Amino acid sequence: MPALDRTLVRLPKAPVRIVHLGLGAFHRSHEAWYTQHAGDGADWGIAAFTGRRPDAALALAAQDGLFTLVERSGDGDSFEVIGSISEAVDGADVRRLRELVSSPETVMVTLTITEAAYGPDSNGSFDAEAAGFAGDLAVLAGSAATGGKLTTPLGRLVWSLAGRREAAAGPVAVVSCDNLSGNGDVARRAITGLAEAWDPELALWIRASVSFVSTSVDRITPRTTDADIAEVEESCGYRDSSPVVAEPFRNWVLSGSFPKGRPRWEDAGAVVVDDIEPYENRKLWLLNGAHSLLAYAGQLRGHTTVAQALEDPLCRDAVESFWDEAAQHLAGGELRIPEYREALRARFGNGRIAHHLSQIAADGSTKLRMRAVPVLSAERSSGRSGSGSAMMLAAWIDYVAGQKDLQDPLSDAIAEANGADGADRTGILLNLVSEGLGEDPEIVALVTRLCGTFTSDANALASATDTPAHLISGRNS
Ligand code: CS2
Repeated sequence: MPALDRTLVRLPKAPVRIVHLGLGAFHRSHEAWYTQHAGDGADWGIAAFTGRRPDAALALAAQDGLFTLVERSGDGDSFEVIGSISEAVDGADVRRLRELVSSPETVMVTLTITEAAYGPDSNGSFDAEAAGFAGDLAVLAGSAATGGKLTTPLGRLVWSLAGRREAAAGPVAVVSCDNLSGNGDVARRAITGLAEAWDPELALWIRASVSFVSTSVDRITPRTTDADIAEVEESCGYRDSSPVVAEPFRNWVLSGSFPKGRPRWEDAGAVVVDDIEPYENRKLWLLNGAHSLLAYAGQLRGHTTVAQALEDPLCRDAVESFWDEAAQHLAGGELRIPEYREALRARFGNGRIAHHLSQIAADGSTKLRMRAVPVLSAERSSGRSGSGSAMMLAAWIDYVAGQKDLQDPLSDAIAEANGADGADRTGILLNLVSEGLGEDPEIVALVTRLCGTFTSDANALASATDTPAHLISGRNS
């Protein structure tokens, strides 16, 4: 059986004009797909760099950057080869990154580096002391000549932007595609903050020459399994080591300027708006918020995937209560919240997509800061308890108690907090999610009361929240 390469498909390699950091499954199911489907997609090649490990780059490079996208609906699968990645590179190859970022042909750098990679203080000011950044700043201050020892994606990018400035290659757009509210501004703060701490003149150049674009991205993309690889081989008649599975739904909303152009992504359905915040909040709260709630509540209840958790009335009702709260703070007729919720029920319920709750559960302290806390604060400012969003925090607090190898940027502090009990423990953990949250005695009491909902009696939800029991049991989603 032949291996997938460009002799099998008519997809010529486009010149690299986009550099991407974070070569993972989501980048391939989303931006790479949109770029291939842009009307002028054949003119736009992506050079995609991995993060910590070289594996994905090595596997993709061996098949010329090509991979199969398996679109998995409730009825069946369809297959498409995506060819927009012209170069797949090990993230440790910082020299190649700098070379490409310094090229006048490159017009943008796109990012899927995870929420946590922007620093633990993602929504606040830049923290040069944050783990990772401090090490990279020491490298930059010392032997910056090769950049070889830089470990964070943003440290590597800042060093590469210095190369662009030196080469006088002109303005460039940085486009964050991570699930953060105001991700363009978060990227701006982190990148200019790092530059400022290393070389204030570079920071000045960045302020003048780099445009930070905000985006809201959406496509559920579970981890690829061996069974997926075998299925592609059987159905397509070639060997592909790196297929990607995704739901049929996709969405991309962008806001900001591209000083040297961009692919016509709108031909593929992307939407360009002036004010991204309502779209961003709708996606972050309703989709990602529900995901996090299901990840913790569902695993506490013994479920493995999103679809399984959604079938559990206790988890489903918790999601609906959270959605009811979040919807109160999503304004704008064009947001079509009832339709959006209905679509989410169907997307989450697609049992053919095995979206593992353990995958979503990672980095909870950062994710909940954006997914639960804004709704909780808005509810409390409106004079309500916020029990629906507090439930997500309570589920996380119960979940982290039982995790030995928790994947979270604050895992050490969480482990330490686990030494405390009851309301004390709740307060410490809430402060890790959002500074000051654990100082509010009412919030601490509410969250502490909700703890145990998914580990004990199923009726606890009714008694612990403001929702009357008959509404909970009678709700039919
Ligand atoms: C998920 C997201 O892992 C997670 O935190 O909530 O990856 C989610 O699947 C995507 O944002 C969907 O667009």
